[in-house]
Amino acid sequence: MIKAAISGTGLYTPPEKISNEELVEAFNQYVANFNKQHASDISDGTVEPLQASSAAFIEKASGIKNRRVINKSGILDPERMAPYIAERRDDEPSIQCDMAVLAANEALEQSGKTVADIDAVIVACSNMPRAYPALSVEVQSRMGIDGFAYDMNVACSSATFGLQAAVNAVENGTARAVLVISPEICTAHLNFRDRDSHFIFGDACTAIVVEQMATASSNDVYEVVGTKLKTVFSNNIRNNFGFLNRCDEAGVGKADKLFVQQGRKVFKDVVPMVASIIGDHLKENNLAPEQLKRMWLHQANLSMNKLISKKVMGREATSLEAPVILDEYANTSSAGSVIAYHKYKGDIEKGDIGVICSFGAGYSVGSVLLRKC
Ligand code: CO8
Repeated sequence: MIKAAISGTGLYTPPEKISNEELVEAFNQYVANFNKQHASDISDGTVEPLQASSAAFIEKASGIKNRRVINKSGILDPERMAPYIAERRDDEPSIQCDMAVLAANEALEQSGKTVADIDAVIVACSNMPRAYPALSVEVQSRMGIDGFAYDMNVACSSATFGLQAAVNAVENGTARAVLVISPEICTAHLNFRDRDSHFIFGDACTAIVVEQMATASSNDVYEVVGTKLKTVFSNNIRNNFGFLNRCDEAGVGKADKLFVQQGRKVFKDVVPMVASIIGDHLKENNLAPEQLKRMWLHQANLSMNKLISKKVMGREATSLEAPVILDEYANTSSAGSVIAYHKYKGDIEKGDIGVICSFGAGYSVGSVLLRKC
């Protein structure tokens, strides 16, 4: 029986960075402008004044200190509050394709493989640049990969769901090796005018090489012990952007065409769901929680990750056991757990067990159990 392994990962980090303080300064300027502009409506009670944001609240509530972004100037302009990302011509590579190629090349280098070894490309992320042709096919073509490619979107769980598809393809023999790539430009779908969520997201791209255990020869090979996925429908994280928007003029300009969430509800619903899925996944593979040496968790909220790791391990996890990248990257959707894995995998011992676990909109949860070879 063919067994699959992860033999390399790559990460593209955008060079521009925004601290909580910079973000809050721009937001509060927007609030001051709005309240001044609507002063008479506010004083006669027909318009609610906007409230200021706070860097201290953001760090305390989420653990986020900075975020990496594709474009800083547009986000920090109180008159705009959205990144500037120029539309590209059809004969130019799309921006997510550029990010994907950079991350994928690093993953290939780490795995000691070339494009000739890859049979499939799965681009798995929260937002695609267009309806078609698929971004994955563009990436495949740019990289010169002979085989097949397709896109997947399961919001924050896209990468783990993509990993299961890649593992299945390798283990059933339909591909020798697969690239799973997650180019996330979360800032393009974030409402920077919304006090409750303006601080949540950042941009990044990850890539993973999945191949047969028998061919994996890099210094950093992790056998895929198993994958477990779960989805439960919820409107608590929602984005109504879509191709039908132009068919109903009444919806134009409504904030629901960007990311919207009930953060408290998400927190309460998702923590127990994730902990029980990881627990069940360990049990199904005859593994005890004490054997879990590392939890590369989705990076949305620090308290959430502390609670999940405590529920799974039965005690507080150390910062090495459940590493955090959220402070520097914020929530990068599906890329988050893979960034944690990319940065904090090298030091675990041969035979150690770790789990990559994503969770987010859908709801969706993806658990990928790994054993260091
Ligand atoms: N500054 C100061 N005060 C604030 C701010 C702010 N910016 N925002 C809110 N407050 C105030 C509130 O008004 C409230 O005041 P009061 O107590 O007087 O009513 C108080 O702070 C507490 O507010 P909350 O209850 O909202 O604060 P929480 O402690 O719950 O923290 C979080 C908010 C950080 C959002 C938290 O609830 C959380 O992280 N929840 C989990 C969210 C999560 O995991 N979401 C996953 C979504 S990601 C995903 O699935 C990907 C989707 C696809 C991405 C697409 C790209 C965009």
